[in-house]
Order: sequence, then C-alpha cells, then structure tokens
Amino acid sequence: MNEYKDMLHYYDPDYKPKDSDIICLYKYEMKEGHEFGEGAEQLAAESSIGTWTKIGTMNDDIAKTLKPHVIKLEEEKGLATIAYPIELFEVNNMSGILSSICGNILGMKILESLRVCDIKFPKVVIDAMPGPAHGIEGVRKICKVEGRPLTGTIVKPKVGLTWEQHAEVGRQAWSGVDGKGLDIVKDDENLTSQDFNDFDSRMKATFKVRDEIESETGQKKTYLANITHSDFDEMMRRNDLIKELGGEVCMLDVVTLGFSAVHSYRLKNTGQIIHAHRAMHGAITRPPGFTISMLVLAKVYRMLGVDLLHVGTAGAGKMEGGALETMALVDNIEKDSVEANSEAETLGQEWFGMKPVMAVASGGLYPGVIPKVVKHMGKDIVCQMGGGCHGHPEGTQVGASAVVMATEAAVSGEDLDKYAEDKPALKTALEKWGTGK
Ligand code: CAP
Ligand code: MG
Repeated sequence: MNEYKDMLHYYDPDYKPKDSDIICLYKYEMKEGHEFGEGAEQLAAESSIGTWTKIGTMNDDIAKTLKPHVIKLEEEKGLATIAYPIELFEVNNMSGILSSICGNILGMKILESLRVCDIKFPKVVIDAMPGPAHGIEGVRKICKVEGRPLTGTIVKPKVGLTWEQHAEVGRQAWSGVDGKGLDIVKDDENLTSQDFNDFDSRMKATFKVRDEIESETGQKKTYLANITHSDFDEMMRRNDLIKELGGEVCMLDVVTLGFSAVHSYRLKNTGQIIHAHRAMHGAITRPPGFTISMLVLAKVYRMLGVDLLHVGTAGAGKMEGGALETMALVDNIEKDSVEANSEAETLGQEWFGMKPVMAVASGGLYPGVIPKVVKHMGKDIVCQMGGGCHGHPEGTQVGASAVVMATEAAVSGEDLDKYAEDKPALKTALEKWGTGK
C-alpha cells in the first residue's frame, strides 16, 4: 500500500534555502512501479520527521518548523536536492546528523539505488565541530617540510615482520642513500599489536631508530604509528606511549573506528597530528548500489578534526577513483571556499576558516607516477608508497631515494627520464615500473 500522495508534501521548488539549512544532494533510481517524484518525497520524510504512512501525531507546528524541502528534482540525472532546517539536528553530534540524512533512507525498498553525493553543511555545524588541530600549515611545521610534498612509505609486508625487522625497514627508508631518505615511515592499516610484533616493542624500537637517524642526518623524521583499537582506552594508552617516546602523529583507521571514536579522540586535544586511513570506506562509498560518497566522508572527517586524510591518487595508483573524484576531495579538504561542480555532483562548501586537511596520495604508487600525482594534486600532499619503495630491485634504502628523487623532479618540473640519467636509484625504478604514461 502506498499512501504517500495523501501525506505531507515536501516538494517545494520555490523554497529559498536558509543559510543555516543542511542541503543534501541525492542520486537515486526507483524500483519498477514507483515514480521518481515519490522517491524524493519518501527520502525527505524518512530522513526527517515522517514515516511510511499518515500519522495522527503529526501537527502543523512540526510540519511548519521541521519539514525539509525538496528544492530541485532532476529526473534525467536522477538527482534530488533537499534542504533540511537546522532545527532538525543537534549541531555538534555528527553521528546524530548522519543517522538522519544518511540513515534509514539507504535501506528503503522502493529504491533500486541511492547515493548521498554531497552534503553542504552550514556555519552553525562547522562552528560546532573541532576541525583539524594542526591543518596543513601545522603538519608542515611539525614535520619540517616546506615547499614540496612530504614523502613516505608504509612498511611492507603489511603484517609479518617482527618489531625488530620493522624498525630496521624504517631505518633504511628514513636514511636512503646520500642523505636522500624519506620524511615519513608509516604502519599499515592492519598492523596493530600482533603477537610477533607487539605495539609497545615496535614503538620503542622504531622511535629509537627514528631518533638515531635524526641525529645522523640532521633531518626531521616522522613516524606514523597506527593506534587503531576498538577499545578506546587502549587506543589512548597507545597514544600516550607515542607521546612519551617523542612521536607527533597518531594514525587512526577512521572508518573502522567509527565517527564517535574519531570525534572523541580529537576532543581529547592530545596535540598529536591525526593521520586518517580510510580502510573499509569502499564498502560505503563504492558504487553501484546504496552508497555515501567519499566526498561526504571526507567533509565529515575534516569537521571531526583529522589533519591528514587518504583521498586516492587521481587515477595514478591501484585504488578506484580518477582525477575528477580525487580533486573534488582535495578541494573540499584543502580550500576554505569550494564552488559547486555539476560534473562531479558536488554542492560547494564554505568552511568558515576551519583549518585545511592535507591530502594523502597512496595506494599502488611508484616513483614514475609521482609527477602525475603532483600535477593533479599539488604540493600540499603526503606522497607515500609501500610496494613502490620496498619493491625496488635494490631494496628499501635505494627505493626510498628513488622516491625522493622523483619528488624532486616533480617539484622542479624537470623531465623524469632526464633527471634520472645520472641517478641510478631512480633510473632502476623507472626501468622496473615505468612512468604510467
Ligand atoms: C598503500 C597502502 C594503503 C592504501 C589504501 C596499501 O600501499 O598502505 O593502505 O593507500 O588506499 O596497503 O595499499 P602500496 P587509499 O603503496 O603498497 O599500494 O589510500 O586509497 O585509502
Ligand atoms: Mg595500507
């Protein structure tokens, strides 16, 4: 039975959204037997004040103050834009906000598919969220890298090395050859505290190596240790150990941890840079079916206060996501004011001075594609590669230098093959993997 025609109506193309409205862009297909317009009505209802039938408990006051408005329907593109009054939400409760506008609607059976393409958040929500503690400028200052991308590697194998071996791989990556070592060594997302590589031993050994390399080279070196744990107290204990050992960054697997853990961790004001790995985001963001775009997640993580966020590689690496998608992400985490882009299906966003998040380009990268990554994503990135460093025919130490050299070429704009002529480390990497042209 379908009563939606007798119910409260939400379609109102003449409505002028207020500055304080939350605006959502939804893309959907209906199951057979249902009109496109019905989809928007049901979406608006289920994500706000309504339900599947007319209810006696609804009153004019609720309808007048809390009813969202479907302000645009573009059936040929499958798009509906809905403006929600801010009174529907608790402005500093991201989980609550998402339970409305990214909640039950993704399970509605009249829909064949649904994507939450973008959410435009008003100032009142941005102001209620912590945002990054450090942002791009702070990250650069702490990591002492200016004017170029930060270079890094993820220790590989992802899991399997002992803590002693892990620290040794770190030593090689940070040192490189001839003083050309990487800035960053990072734990992989699934390395936590395994029996053969327990967290505390790994931290002590790796930070000891980090300190040694810093005094040997006079260069600042950064270790991104993964503190992800489903027990928040244990995560905080790991945070404290890193601080005690002189670490400045903590890595969180932000999707598997959940929004509440990320928000709570940020509100602890630990002073640590938060590196956000997005493992599992594909289950939420990757079409087809019922999805929430990575753009929405990226905006949420900026508000919750991460400083560094994985956003893909503009098509250069192994993960799904081309330049259009990556650049929409980069724009929305790095700029203060972002224009709407109909091709990328984005609404635009004002950030009202919230600090920018530095983009992390990772996943299947190797030295030959670094110029392409920098061309698309700019210099304000962490450019990191696991396989593309440790897979170098001469090992991690030489591989690390190849990454550094390719980054130098990318920044100066020199042709990579030419730059490699008198640099065997880079030359060998280019011979092995090419330049992805
Ligand atoms: C990269 C990486 C990251 C991916 C995740 C990996 O290693 O450590 O987890 O970057 O994807 O294990 O794949 P490689 P994304 O350089 O060896 O590929 O950054 O898109 O979230
Ligand atoms: Mg990884």
